[in-house]
Amino acid sequence: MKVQTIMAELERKHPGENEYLQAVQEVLESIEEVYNLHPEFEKAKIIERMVEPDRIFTFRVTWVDDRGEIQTNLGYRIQFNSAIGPYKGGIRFHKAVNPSMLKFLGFEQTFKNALTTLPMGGAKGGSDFDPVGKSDAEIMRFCQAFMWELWNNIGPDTDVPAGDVGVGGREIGYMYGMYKKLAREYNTGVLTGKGMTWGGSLIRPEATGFGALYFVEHMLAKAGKSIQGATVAISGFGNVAWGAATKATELGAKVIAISGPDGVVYNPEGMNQQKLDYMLVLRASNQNVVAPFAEKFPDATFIPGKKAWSIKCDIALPCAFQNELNGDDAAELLANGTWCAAEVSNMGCTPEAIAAFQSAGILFAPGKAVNAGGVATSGLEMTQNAMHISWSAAEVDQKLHYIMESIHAACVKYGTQEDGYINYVKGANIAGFMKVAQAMLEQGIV
Ligand code: 2IT
Repeated sequence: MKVQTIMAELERKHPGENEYLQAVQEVLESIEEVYNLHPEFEKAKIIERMVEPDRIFTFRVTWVDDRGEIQTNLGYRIQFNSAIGPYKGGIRFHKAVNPSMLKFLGFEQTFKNALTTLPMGGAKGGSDFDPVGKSDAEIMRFCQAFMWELWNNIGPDTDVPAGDVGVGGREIGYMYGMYKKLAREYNTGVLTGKGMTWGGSLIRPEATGFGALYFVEHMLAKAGKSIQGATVAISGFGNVAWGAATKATELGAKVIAISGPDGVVYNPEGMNQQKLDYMLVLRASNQNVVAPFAEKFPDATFIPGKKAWSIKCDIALPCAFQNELNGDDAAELLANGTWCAAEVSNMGCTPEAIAAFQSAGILFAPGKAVNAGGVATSGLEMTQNAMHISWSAAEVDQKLHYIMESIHAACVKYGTQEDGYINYVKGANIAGFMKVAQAMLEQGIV
């Protein structure tokens, strides 16, 4: 395999799909060496098949807003790869959603899901519906209209959507209600991230952030460091940022920044329960601004137009959106003494930022390893649904711990360089790739 040849061909076929091309390029560069040691992969054209989704559903979603006006959005579901299990991955509602964004997310999901140790293929879906400023009734009508189109293409052993940016427990509830009405079957395991009274798993809401901090703990322990007393800057203030801030605080770190599209909140005293609870209120308000946090808690200061990376910190945790931490941000963090960066958002760092962290020799780990606890706990939700039982919070948390430890071990196994530096990007990509490639090989040319 020659990375340049494959990338040139993909760019020709999918011009301008920048996020998708970026995600593929990173994986191909990581695995090139290992891939070329396996002529059987080359012969079966594993890479050429793996970089294209199995299929894409694109559909129109029409709904009526509170003023009685008719609105039309675009909906998508990308079933990327089903070599190791049914399609699995979140749904994103955001005004910038397009096929490139969902293809990058579906591609990443395939490798991430392989890392979880659970049998799940990769998928992603979403819509350019913008939840900002929408009423609860509008969100419900949109979710219902979205599911009206999607329901026939998903199922507990076919494709299992969940939340992502703009989709949380409320949206999953509305989508599930419509699914059930249309399918005339309960099919509990068709969606994950459900409410606790109707098949949801304890710890699923916390899992992405908690899992990320378990991963960071392992990474730090391996490097002989501790999170106790460390300062942490977090971008975003949604579900993932909330879980990460909660666990970081519990582990003795000080979360000194959270941010939104409007700016950053500098929070020098760190979090407490009241502040963590207020993050959930902010997210549920659908306003997509973080400034009110500093109005409510006078020890915090709002700095408009600035990113979380402008705050001096030990550990940087992007928890919001792809490419939210660029080369300039990385340079600023490094100049301020940051010694660990872990992507909790998918592809949170640009390639320039990753290169800067790695060449500075600081700890860096990619989203598909760090944030895999979210989808892993979705996998645990599916297991409980299939068994018609529910596990205690302690039981789920223990399994999540084990999974994050396994992912960390896989990254170390495949990513340790000759000079001793652990390249977690390489480690995660090779470990995920080997599993999916082997499965594809054994299943023949399909
Ligand atoms: O990016 C992700 O892993 C998610 N949004 C969670 C997907 C899932 O199926 O739980």
